[in-house]
Amino acid sequence: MSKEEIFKAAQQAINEYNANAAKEAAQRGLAEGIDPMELMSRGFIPGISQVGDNFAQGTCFLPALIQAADAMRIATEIINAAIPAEKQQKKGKIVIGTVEGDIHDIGKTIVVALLKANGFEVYDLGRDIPTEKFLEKADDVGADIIGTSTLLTTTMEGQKKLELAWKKAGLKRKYKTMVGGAPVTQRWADRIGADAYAEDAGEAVKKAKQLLGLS
Ligand code: B1M
Repeated sequence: MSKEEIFKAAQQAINEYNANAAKEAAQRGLAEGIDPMELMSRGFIPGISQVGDNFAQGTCFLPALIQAADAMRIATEIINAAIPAEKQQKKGKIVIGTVEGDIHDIGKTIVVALLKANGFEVYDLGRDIPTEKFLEKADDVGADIIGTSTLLTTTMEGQKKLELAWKKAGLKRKYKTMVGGAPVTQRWADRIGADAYAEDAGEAVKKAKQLLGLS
């Protein structure tokens, strides 16, 4: 099977909500030596994006979206496990999670895997996380960066709430903040006063390094 055929098989597996085929495509791609992030970005992500578009256009419904997400989760687990770990000293501590009211976590999990692979110590709080939890955990571990992810336009406010929490407490900011997720933009980050915005997992690593003065 060629590289392009594997990407196509990955995309098709998600489009057909087929967890077994997704698992097979992920394993096959890695066995063929394809870079895990390339397999994700050229195979699986276009697949789940297509399902999202179908959902928005009313040609696929929630049960199918859930099945596609499950197939995506299985592929993501296999791919994340294959991202080679960085053996250098830890670069910095990042507390990360999906904001309150939002249970989307596939993209955030990819970001976590790539940050870890690049030597960051990452505390993944999971999904549907209230602002206070981010702040508590960051205090607990002495984080350098708090990262928030959101996929719903209605929950983007959760990212703003975090920035406002600092102002309200009258505290000088102790941590840098990074925001991401499909509806998030640089403009939104600027508007709410976040320190960085990243479009994808690779950029999240780049921005985290910049925030800590490592590049
Ligand atoms: Co939902 N969903 N969903 N969904 N879902 C979207 C987001 C939607 C755009 C679909 C659509 O209508 N086209 C739409 C939102 C519309 C809007 O807000 N304007 C939507 C909706 C409406 C809903 C429900 C309300 C549906 C319903 O119940 N009627 C519901 C909401 C539940 C809730 O959260 N309260 C819902 C539920 C679900 C599932 C549970 C079925 C499932 C999620 C499963 C899971 O995550 N465990 C799901 C899925 C899978 C999607 C789509 C199809 C795919 C999301 C995804 O995984 N993308 C999505 C459509 C779409 O995005 N095209 C959709 C792949 C992933 C790799 O990309 O998450 O963007 P992404 O992450 C990227 C970057 O954004 C970035 O890096 C990642 C890797 O490159 N990034 C960061 C992400 N976080 C970052 C953090 C950073 C930096 C970068 O720094 C901290």
